[in-house]
Amino acid sequence: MKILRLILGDQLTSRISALEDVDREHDVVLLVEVHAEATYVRHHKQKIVLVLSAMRHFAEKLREAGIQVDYVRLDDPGNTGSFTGEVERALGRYEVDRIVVTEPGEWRVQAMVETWRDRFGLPIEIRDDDRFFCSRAEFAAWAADRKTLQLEYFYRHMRRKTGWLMDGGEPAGGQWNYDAQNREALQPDIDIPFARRFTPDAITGALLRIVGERYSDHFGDLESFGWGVTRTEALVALQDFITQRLPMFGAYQDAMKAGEAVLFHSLLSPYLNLGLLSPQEVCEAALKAYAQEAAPLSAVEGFIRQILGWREYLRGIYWLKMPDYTETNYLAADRPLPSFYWTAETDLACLHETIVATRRNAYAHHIQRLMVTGNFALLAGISPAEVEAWYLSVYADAFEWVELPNTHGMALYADGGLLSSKPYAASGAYIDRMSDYCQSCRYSPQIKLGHGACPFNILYWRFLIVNKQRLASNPRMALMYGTLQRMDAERRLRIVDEAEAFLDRLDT
Ligand code: FAD
Ligand code: DLZ
Ligand code: SF4
Repeated sequence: MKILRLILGDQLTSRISALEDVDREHDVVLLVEVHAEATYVRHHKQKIVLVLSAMRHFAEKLREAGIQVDYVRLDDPGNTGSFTGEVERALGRYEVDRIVVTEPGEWRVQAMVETWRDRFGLPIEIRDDDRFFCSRAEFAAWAADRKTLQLEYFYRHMRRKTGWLMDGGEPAGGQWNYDAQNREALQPDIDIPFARRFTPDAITGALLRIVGERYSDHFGDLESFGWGVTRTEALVALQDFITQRLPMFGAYQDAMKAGEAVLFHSLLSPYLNLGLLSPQEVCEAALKAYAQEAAPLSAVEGFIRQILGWREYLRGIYWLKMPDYTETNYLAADRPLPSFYWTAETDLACLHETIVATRRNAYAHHIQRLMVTGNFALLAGISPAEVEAWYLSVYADAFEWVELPNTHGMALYADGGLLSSKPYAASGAYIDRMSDYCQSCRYSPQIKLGHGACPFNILYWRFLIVNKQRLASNPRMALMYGTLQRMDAERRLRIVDEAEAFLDRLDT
């Protein structure tokens, strides 16, 4: 029996289920670099280099382990540019009895793989991706018959399942969630450690050249590339986070600072999403730091919640709701994406800062994504499909299974509240409280209307006004709608006029 085992670019671990019973004598492991994956959205240049370099390094490791690897490079003659085309070509090179693949992360690719049985007339075995704590089937069972699918209940379920941060049946420290202690603004005198970066080796160097030439019109800088591309480097990045930033992760999770892209965040999402690190080992490293009293409970719980909670939960939602999930547009948002999302040419300092950092690093931390670029898109009523394509393009960690629910559900409320009980809409006051961006902005968060008023302020109230029918009955919006109710009618008209004039000026 000879098996063709396809490993996708985000399945780069020797523990992937598709390799479980690999027969070194007979089987062939196929990895393919294909143009279609770099362009189904025009990925940030750094993401393309990262994925392809990680694939090339991983293939070397497999070869060293005695596994037969067939590796197709982007510029190999005859490369058809698609997964289907490359599997078809490989079937011309080898006579195999079946194809084995671990379930793809994205619905788009899964649908493609499912056509192969008929197309190639061969059995295709699609195995569970057991890198997650919660399988698709387990999540569906958890979600069945529930009135509400909110994270908190799922997170508690996962804490009980793993036993992590539990004292018997109770949460360690008496609380499930230390979020209230995780919202501090940055103190000016706090030292921010440098996050570990990695110097490109020859493999990455070659890809920097290829991608720089081939995908020169894609968003993003290449000069600043500093991602690790091997498991060894990813483990170094993990230790760097655990020792240097985890202790402060909790307190400053929501903080933002001009010129500081990382603060106390882990920078681990690309490694987790590509398979270079497992969520299990990342969480265990944080739990070990807690056990050794090297990091406080609020930081460790906050970090574990992101991975054991949010990451698993949003993947569950994605597979539960796809492919229809993208169809909803609860707030009927239809404005085109402003061009400054690509150029960073905007005088709103918070947006400028976040987009420049995104271009330079293929990274922005969660609050920049949610409360700056996401919040603006929500308030301005930008079309969910356009916003989703942007988020899927610009981040090194972007894969649809995690990007889509974060964008469509969490940031844009386009699903009508499936995963958050109210929209994450905020005025300039929030950004001012959590960052120093406003200090260098030509607008002021204190000015609510008229000359110099922060656009987030005007757009916030317009958002409440135009979405009143859809949102006013939500009890969690009662306070805001109460304030709006008390506002005099003339002021409300002025808000809408000024907001519409601002939106009309947006260059798309
Ligand atoms: P940290 O802040 O250090 O968090 C630790 C880890 O927890 C992350 O590495 C990540 O694996 C996980 N995590 C944290 N928050 C989330 C979350 N909301 N959803 C899922 N996992 C989470 N994350 C992606 O991995 N890929 C995406 O394409 C992506 N798109 C996003 C789009 C929007 C609009 C928003 C609001 C968030 C998005 N996120 C995405 C979630 C989150 O912003 C990133 O995971 C995080 O910023 C990655 O940086 P970090 O590794 O330093 O994370
Ligand atoms: C993101 C990406 C890119 C840019 N290129 C490749 C590639 O050439 N070959 C490959 O196997 N995977 C690539 N990927 C990752 C895939 O897009 C990812 O595996 C699918 O989205 C399935 O989740
Ligand atoms: Fe952003 Fe408004 Fe602050 Fe300017 S004043 S940085 S637009 S929140």
